[in-house]
Amino acid sequence: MAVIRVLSGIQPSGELHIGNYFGAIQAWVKDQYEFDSFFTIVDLHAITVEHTPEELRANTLSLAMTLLAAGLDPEVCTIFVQSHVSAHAELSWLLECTATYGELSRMTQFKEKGRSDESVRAALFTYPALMAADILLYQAERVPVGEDQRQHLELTRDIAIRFNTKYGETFKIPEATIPPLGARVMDLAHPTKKMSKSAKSRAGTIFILDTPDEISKKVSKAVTDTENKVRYDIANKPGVTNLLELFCAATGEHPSEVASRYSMYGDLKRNVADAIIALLEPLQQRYEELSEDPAEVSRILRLGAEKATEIAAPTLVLAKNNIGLVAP
Ligand code: AQP
Repeated sequence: MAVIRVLSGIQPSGELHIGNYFGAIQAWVKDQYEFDSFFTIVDLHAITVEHTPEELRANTLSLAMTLLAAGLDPEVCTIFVQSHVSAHAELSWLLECTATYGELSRMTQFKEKGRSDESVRAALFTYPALMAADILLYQAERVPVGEDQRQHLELTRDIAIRFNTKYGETFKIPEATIPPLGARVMDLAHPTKKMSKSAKSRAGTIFILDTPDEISKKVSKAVTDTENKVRYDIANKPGVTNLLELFCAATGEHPSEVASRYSMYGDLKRNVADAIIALLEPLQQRYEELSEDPAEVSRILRLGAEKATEIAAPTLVLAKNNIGLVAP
């Protein structure tokens, strides 16, 4: 039976938060036991916006430790840093030459982060071509991501189909796999905005390494509404709905059933905080242990990059050949 390959990535653009965990990492941990899985820390993506070199280096290692602490097992899946595999940057150029200006202009993430700002980096605009390269290099069929990446995945599919049609069969066509709950965790302080690593204030973001006290405080201050009725209703009650989603993503329960058990926001908030604290406690403990052995983490990343380089190489050769480049 053919092996199904999984690829997904995360930017070392700040500390991992509970949105990243529920939207992507939780599925990665499951997928690694079922599929041939590759997970990458996409540092080349993180330099498409203003950054500090020292912070980027520290974030990259800390993110690797967090992913391992969250349950990624290097004996079962491949974990690597994107810039350690040069094929990503090479294929990205070929795909930039396949994508159109119109397609890239329509990406909402670019519109939100950079459009109308003259100083925005050119690479932020072409970011989706690099993301397509990340996926297509591994002939990945499944890409577990949060809702915000759906549009980029659609573009990846369009680019791959166009490349195959114009230049001959080269890439498998991937599909996004998006979790039913926690695919778009909202900022606790601004529940109509996505929870984000690079949010201006930390108040609405639960970071994976936040202390129990910090988590309780953030959840207790979460913005809700004045109705004081616990109901799952994204359009009219975004704050309460977000709390219900968080609770269910942590416990595996169903939001409407959970909603029917509560009449007071305060009780719901306390239980949401407790569920998240309980979920994160073992992860935080493993992080502490791993941070005592950074050499081991570097070793895992080195081995991961070796394996990824080996798997990516034939696709890059095929893509270069099919697009008409002469072999050396
Ligand atoms: N709020 C979210 N809810 C659910 N899933 C989310 N993801 C991100 N935010 C949420 C998913 O996490 C994975 C890794 O994300 P990323 O590092 O590629 O960057 P992003 O999507 O731009 O996420 P951030 O945290 O908001 O980073 P910054 O602030 O740097 O832009 C992806 O699968 C994503 O869908």
